[in-house]
Amino acid sequence: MAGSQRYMRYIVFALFALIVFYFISSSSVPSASWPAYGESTTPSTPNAAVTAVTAATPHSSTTPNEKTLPPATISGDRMNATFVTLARNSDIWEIAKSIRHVEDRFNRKFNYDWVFLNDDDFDDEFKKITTALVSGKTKYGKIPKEHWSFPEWIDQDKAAKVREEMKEKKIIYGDSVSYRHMCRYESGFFFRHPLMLDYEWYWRVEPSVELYCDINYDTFKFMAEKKKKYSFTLSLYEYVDTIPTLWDATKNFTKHYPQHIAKNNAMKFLSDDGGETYNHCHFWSNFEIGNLNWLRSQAYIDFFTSLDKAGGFFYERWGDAPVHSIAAGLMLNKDEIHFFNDIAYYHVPFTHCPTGEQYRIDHKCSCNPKDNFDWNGYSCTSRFYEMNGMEKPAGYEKEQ
Ligand SMILES: Nc1nc2c(ncn2[C@@H]2O[C@H](COP(=O)(O)OP(=O)(O)OP(=O)(O)O)[C@@H](O)[C@H]2O)c(=O)[nH]1
Ligand SMILES: *[C@@H]1O[C@H](CO)[C@@H](O)[C@H](O)[C@H]1NC(C)=O
Ligand SMILES: *[C@@H]1O[C@H](CO)[C@@H](O)[C@H](O)[C@H]1NC(C)=O
Ligand SMILES: [Mg+2]
Repeated sequence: MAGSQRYMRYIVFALFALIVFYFISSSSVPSASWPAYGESTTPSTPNAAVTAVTAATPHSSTTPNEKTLPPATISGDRMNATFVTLARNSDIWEIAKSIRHVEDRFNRKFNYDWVFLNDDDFDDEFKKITTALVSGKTKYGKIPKEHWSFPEWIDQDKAAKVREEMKEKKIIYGDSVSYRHMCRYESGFFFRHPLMLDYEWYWRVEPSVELYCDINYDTFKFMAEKKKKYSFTLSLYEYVDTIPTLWDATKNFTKHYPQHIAKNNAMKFLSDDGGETYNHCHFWSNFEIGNLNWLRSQAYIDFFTSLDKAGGFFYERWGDAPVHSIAAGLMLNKDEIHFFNDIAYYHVPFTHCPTGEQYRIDHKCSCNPKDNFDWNGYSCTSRFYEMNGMEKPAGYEKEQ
């Protein structure tokens, strides 16, 4: 008799404890402050996190933390936009680092998609790791052979001879065939890949890049609202030996297609003599946020096709950075090009660290302002400011 009474007591006590525990746990999880999770495309991770929190508070002696957590994602609609990365399977751990930076500083709050492109098939490890790291949807595309090979009008012997010469001259990537395919692909094809046709905006990310400040607003929405088409964080002078005839080819294009040249263009950024010669300034294209429909426009396609016919991707070593920059400089109005001073960025060997201490403090920046390249003599960013009649950021003299 005494035994079954004790059992009864245990059962009643256990039930009571369960009810109390349920009550505490459900009221201590601030579910109302995580509304955006419900709309997220990847609900499994956040839910798991919530379960872990409840499981870790079994003792009623622990006082619940009443602090309201910030929402996991920023509310509002998203733009028709994606990140895009061209990479090899062997780039996996370097792109993993880049993704982590982009997610931590920006995309965990926005959950944009990420398109990966490769001239080969992506392997399972690449897909598994990148899918785990990206908060939005990931998509993997193979580049069609026609977009990653020599066009039929290219003289293979001539191209091979150039590679030999460039090797002797120790020009970086001078003897590389794949680097040339890469530059041509980024110049003329990535925006036409079937996976990219679903989007209007892109943000290009390369392996081993870093972001040093929080980005708390939607950069794609900014581009759309301010009517921007192309953007940059770093600009510099191109290595002349890689593009000796690029400007001649550009002038041949402008002669054939004067209708594609914008009235209020950024020629002043590209040339110091009204277009006679190129000053070699370009926006560094390993970072880009831009409009895909502009790249798919007749004007841009005519420009790329004209350059491609001239053969400089193979007979020289034209980079996609000067190609995109010249296109933007001539075929966009200059106010359609945006300098993202607030995006702190690193791609070896240059850093863009925003000028102005208050901005850096407010956005949890971790870059050393002394590393900022903008006001260095080898940067073209001062020219961009001058062309647009913009005041340089306050305090720039002290940070160079
Ligand atoms: N699939 C594929 N991607 C490539 C190939 N070569 C380069 N890439 C990618 O193209 C982009 C530019 O190549 P990088 O090697 O970074 O060229 P870079 O930025 O001029 O030079 P680094 O200073 O070495 O970074 C990166 O996103 C690379 O992952 C290739 O042969 N195949
Ligand atoms: C996104 O943009 C692409 C290219 O302009 C377009 O084809 C597609 O319909 C758009 N998607 C949505 C959801 O608006
Ligand atoms: C000049 O441009 C035209 C039109 O794009 C092109 O057909 C031609 O091949 C170009 N010539 C040279 C030398 O690049
Ligand atoms: Mg790179």
